[in-house]
Amino acid sequence: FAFTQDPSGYIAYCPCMGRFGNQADHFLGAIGFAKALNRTLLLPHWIEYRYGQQKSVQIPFDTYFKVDPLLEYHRVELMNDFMTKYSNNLWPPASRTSFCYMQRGELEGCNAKAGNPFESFWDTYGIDFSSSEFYAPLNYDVYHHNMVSKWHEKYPSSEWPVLAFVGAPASFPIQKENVEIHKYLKWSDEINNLANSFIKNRIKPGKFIGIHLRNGIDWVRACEHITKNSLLFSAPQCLGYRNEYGKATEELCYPTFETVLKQLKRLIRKYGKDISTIFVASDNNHLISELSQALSSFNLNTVKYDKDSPHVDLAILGKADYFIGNCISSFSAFVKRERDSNGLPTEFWAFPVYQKN
Ligand code: GFB
Repeated sequence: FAFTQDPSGYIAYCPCMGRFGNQADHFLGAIGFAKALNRTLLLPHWIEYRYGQQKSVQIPFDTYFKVDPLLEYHRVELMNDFMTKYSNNLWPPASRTSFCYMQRGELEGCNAKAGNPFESFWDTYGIDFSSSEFYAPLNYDVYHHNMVSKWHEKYPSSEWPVLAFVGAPASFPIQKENVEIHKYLKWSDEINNLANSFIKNRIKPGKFIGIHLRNGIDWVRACEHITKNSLLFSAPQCLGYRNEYGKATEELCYPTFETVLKQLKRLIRKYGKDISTIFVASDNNHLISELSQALSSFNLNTVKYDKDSPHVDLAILGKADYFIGNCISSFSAFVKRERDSNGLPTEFWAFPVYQKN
């Protein structure tokens, strides 16, 4: 695919909020936004945080995902490639404006590079901004209120070849209309191969259930904020965008071991001898020995990936025959969307609220 400069313009943004699951929600929104505006989306590095390091680490977009399948949906280009090829004539330093809804921080303007990960992200490409633009009252919901023509009117590509956003031009959690775009997001060969070789070597012949146990201290604290009417984080994926499928409970966010066990056993009984292995992904405690012991009456293996690799965990969960995820977690939401696009089943811990037998 040969790129030529896009006369319809470009969109750049920093995935400056949250960790991988949040950034993935934002990415799908951003590509939906770019398509609606008919501008090429510049694929940003993913932002990661390493324990003990003050500054974020930037990982090239294509380390984790293929670029080509995205092109079936809309024009995209790696941010780095764009900067090398076109930035000097199309977007010279003196014309680099950062876009934000309204003033950020104490100082006037967007302060696009104030703080972590903002500074490290734009530094990855050697970008400094010379001015700021507040785009309020426009917004990212390009599916309503004639928003696309408003963006075109205010920011024609002839005058504004690059719209560079301080944060993602997208909502969190992901807007309903953008969920299906996930089908164009395909793991890189590297991630795919790691997941496939794990499955080949560690999953006994038969089917396997993948489960996501989100139980780190940050999560436990977040779950304390659950109230009946809140749609915390990715809750709309099971409760619906207007709570039409139920209300959040603490169990939905942080299920007890009893709930996990009960639900797993129900699934194992449903599929009987077909199930050979339980694959556990977790940010903290995989509960491997507890689960193995509690499930000892079934002839099963309970395994986890040997390294802490969120992306390989996600890819394996995406390939499992059955998946039980956490409705509130955007990490689980990634898996649910990928599986939906492949017609694979997903259920969530403590959802729907089961009646006691
Ligand atoms: O992905 P993420 O935005 O999902 O952030 P949530 C959670 C991070 O924790 C992941 C790690 O990006 C991983 O680095 N993690 C979670 C895991 N589950 C697993 C797992 O099964 N395996 C591995 N290897 N790593 C939200 C945050 O997390 O939690 C919010 O994004 C906020 O910003 C909130 O901090 C408390 O939606 O689950």
